[in-house]
Amino acid sequence: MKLYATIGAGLVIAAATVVTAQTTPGDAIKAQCAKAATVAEFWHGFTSASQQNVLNALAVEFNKTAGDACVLPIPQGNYSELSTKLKASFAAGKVPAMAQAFENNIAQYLEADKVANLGSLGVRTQYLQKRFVEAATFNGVLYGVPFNKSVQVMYYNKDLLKKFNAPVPGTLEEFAKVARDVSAKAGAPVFWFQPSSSTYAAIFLSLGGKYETAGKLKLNTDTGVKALQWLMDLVAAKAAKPITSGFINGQLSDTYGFSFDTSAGLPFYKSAAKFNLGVLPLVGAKRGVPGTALIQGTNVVIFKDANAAQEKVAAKFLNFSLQARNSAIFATQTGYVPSSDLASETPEFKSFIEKTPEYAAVIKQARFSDYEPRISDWEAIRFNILETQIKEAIAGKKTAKDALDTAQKQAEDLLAGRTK
Ligand code: FGO
Repeated sequence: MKLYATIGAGLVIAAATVVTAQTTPGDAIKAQCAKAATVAEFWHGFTSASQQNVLNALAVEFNKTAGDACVLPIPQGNYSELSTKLKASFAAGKVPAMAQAFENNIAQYLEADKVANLGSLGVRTQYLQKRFVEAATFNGVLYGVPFNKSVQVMYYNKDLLKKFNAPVPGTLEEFAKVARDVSAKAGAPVFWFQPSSSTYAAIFLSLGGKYETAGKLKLNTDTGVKALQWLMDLVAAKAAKPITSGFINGQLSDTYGFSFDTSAGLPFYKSAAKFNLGVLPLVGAKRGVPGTALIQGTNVVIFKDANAAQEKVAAKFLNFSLQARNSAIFATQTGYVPSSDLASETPEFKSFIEKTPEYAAVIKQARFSDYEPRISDWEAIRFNILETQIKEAIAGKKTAKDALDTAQKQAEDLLAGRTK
């Protein structure tokens, strides 16, 4: 991976100094934890080897400082599988010390009274991005820290635009026009998208949409209909292609033109693209003002049911991870937004941004970004309800309005306890 070769030096190479050349950071952790008196499990939703290596290398470095304790990252499948397994662990009474959690997951785990107050465990937030910290704070209590938070950005194929003499679009309206023109000339849809709640949110938020008004969830707003229609029109014009399985970055070809995707995809896009890759903030309603990205990626929570020694190690690990240098290395190796405000002052960050100017789009986009609702049923709503309806509309089975009206009705039924 290009990104690793250039900037991966920090943690990955550092890890290699404690182990032999053939072993991975994961092997090193096993050795560290085998002799530890306290093992703090960290359940996570990273499925790719590269992200797992970055996380494991961080744990290796921490473990070297942790005396007779260790942090043991354990992959649990993707994010949804992770939250399912965590809920099963609550029921079985075998919870890990810590885990990744979206804001809505925190709300749900709080209802089950499972998450620990991080402030009282000594987790410090003084130099962390305020918005991220606020999003993991409920009723004034900190329950999570931003660990790997992403924003969506616009990835594009510079060569394709050049080939057809097309401009880089500056607004959503221009984007639609350029996508149509280039697709017509290329003979294939050039805007690739996952028909998901995430892609929909990029357009919806960029058009000024809000999921909640006065604390009430509203999925079928006029802006929502407009956002879905915008996407449906591009599909109908053969300018947009739904990617229905797998990551877009795993399928890039020379007819790929554009996508709106998580910044955590940056290392994957960079290593997969056989063309000149462009990365810019999302397009919005007005030229010169970026669109509004969806904030994704997760926080880390500590569980109450872990024992006191494990909780203490977990809290120490979070403070370690969020130090400026470690935050900078983690973020730049993965494409996530640095959690620490001080990360950008570090030499690691500065040298990375020089070699990888695309990452500037991620940093800029972070100022133009928003969250999905922090309600405990949101995971079910975003996947089982909203996304199902988005897919129906994209497949031409429903109008945008019918799809979002159905989503609203189903969400209300779920929230009122009429359905599960
Ligand atoms: C993913 C998911 C949620 C929720 C949003 C929620 C649950 C979305 C979206 C559904 O950390 P992010 O930015 O990116 C992910 C990261 C770890 O896997 O790396 C990205 N990745 C991995 C491999 C690859 O080849 N390319 C690549 O980009 C991966 O997307 O999180 C974005 C994608 C989704 O998982 O399909 O967050 N999401 N809100 N998931 N369960 N609950 O509330």
